[in-house]
Amino acid sequence: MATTSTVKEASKSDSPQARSFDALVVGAGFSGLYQLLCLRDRLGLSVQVLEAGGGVGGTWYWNRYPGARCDSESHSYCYSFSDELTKEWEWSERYPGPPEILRYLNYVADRFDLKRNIRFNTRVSSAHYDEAANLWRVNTDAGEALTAQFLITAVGCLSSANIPNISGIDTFNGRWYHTGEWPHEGVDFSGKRVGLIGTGSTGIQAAPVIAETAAHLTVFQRTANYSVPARNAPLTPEFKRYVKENAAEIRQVMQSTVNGHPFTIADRSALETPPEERQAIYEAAWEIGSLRFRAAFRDLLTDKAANDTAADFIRAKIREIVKDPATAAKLSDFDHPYAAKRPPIDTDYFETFNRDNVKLVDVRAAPIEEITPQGIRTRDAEYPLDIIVFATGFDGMTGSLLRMDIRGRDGLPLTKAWAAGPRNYLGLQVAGFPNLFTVTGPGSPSVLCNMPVAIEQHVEWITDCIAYMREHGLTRIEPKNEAVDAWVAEVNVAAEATLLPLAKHSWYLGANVPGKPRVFMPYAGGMAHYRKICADVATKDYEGFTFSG
Ligand code: N01
Repeated sequence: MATTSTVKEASKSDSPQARSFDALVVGAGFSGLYQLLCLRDRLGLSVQVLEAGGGVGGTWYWNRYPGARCDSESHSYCYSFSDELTKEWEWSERYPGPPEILRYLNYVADRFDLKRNIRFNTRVSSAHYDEAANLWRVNTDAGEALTAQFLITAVGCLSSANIPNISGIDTFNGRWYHTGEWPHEGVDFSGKRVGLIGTGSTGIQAAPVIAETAAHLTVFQRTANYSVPARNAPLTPEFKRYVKENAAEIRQVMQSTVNGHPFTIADRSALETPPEERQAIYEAAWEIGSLRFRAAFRDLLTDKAANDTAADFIRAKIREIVKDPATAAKLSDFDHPYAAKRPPIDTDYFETFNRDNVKLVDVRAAPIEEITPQGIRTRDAEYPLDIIVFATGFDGMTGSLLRMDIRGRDGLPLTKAWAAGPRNYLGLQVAGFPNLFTVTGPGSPSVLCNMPVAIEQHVEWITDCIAYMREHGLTRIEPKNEAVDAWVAEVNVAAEATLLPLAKHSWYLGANVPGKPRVFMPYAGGMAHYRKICADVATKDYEGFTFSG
């Protein structure tokens, strides 16, 4: 970071009476915790974090569904800003589950004494910009009023549950749950007939675990999804040592790659590789498992014919694993290129359909018509159920921001400013909403990147920007309209250069939420390239932004 790293504790924020802050941060997940630390301890600002959950963790606080596990490898799914922290913490498995991630984030929060500036169980109900005072006026659901010069949303990209509006849900005699709002005490499936709607990353993780204890599991699939084995395992002492001894090199790889993972994308073309050699490469990648499969060839996300070779390989694997040919055919009837939707990784997902107590129902062929008191009725049949699990995803990227009643200059609601889709500069700031920063907002690499890498870059950029303003006596920043126009165009160009927009049902496009504008939201130009763009903007005295004060 360009800013001073002098640790300076703020005194104002320590006062329980204080209602006015330099900065308010919404959310206490990976982003909010690090943003608090940077603003409070590096810049000496008074900061209050407001968090709806009862503890730190953000998305991991809520997503405790059976089988939940991160798909980034644990040694890369953590902060890299502190060498001491990296040395101290040790992950136990290749992919961390929610309990271990929550232990980690609590450790970080305690180690850096962050919790004293976080108010839990506090949801922001509105945030309005007061131009005359140059302040954000924030209200909470508990009726509190707070003000701050800077408002920083650290609400995560996937925190607003998408529960489909299926008629009859209120009449259901059983219990129903959304995976993103999972009861902390867990759900007992034993002896129960369970219906699982959704086969995204979540449904694919949950199905095998639910099937183990439920009397019967019916998986309602609308879109067949690719998946590659995760091959989770405990980390060996050798690997743990490797991580500690090579922390700097691992960080360097993560910061130089397209999507922030600790491995690089192979510099070979699937199409130019002879078929036998290509098959051997895919077989080896399948054995290694993880998102590394996507990195087997450089052209999988840019060339449809190259992508078809991966799709064919996975289709053949599904047919090899799943014994019933009709079920295998439904599971592999893909309507989009591999990895054009977020590519899930799994533990025994396809194998689960060989169990006697599991059935796949194709709800694209025969759509769900209603939920009845007894279960789910599709066009063709009624399925009696005791529990329905909605693994139906999120109102991604914009949902949590738009539900917060954010209003900018002249009372302009963000819902209106973004009526046709999100419009901002660098995914960081919205024209007409001065001093509002959105960590991993739409228009930034965010969900196309290993999240902690994207988060650290955003938080540090925002911190540097605020430090710059204070050094120069500036009190207000917002982007110029022409910079926003150019960035929105750039986001579209970057998406069009890939196969990502070909997944018509993707939440990247907002296609999973009825009425949401179809706009490709994340920046697909790569994290390393994006990092450079942001750094260049800062070097040129924040080109594209206007300051006042
Ligand atoms: O949600 P999704 P998710 N009737 O939107 C279906 C991250 N994540 O929670 O494709 C029937 O991907 C929908 O069908 P369709 C990761 O970034 C990470 O699974 O719209 N079906 C789809 O099958 C991921 O991408 C991890 O046709 C309906 C499913 O529900 C993101 O979270 C783990 C329906 C939703 O899939 C979201 O994943 C989990 C309806 N009315 C999640 N509505 C890891 O780190 C929706 N569907 C491993």
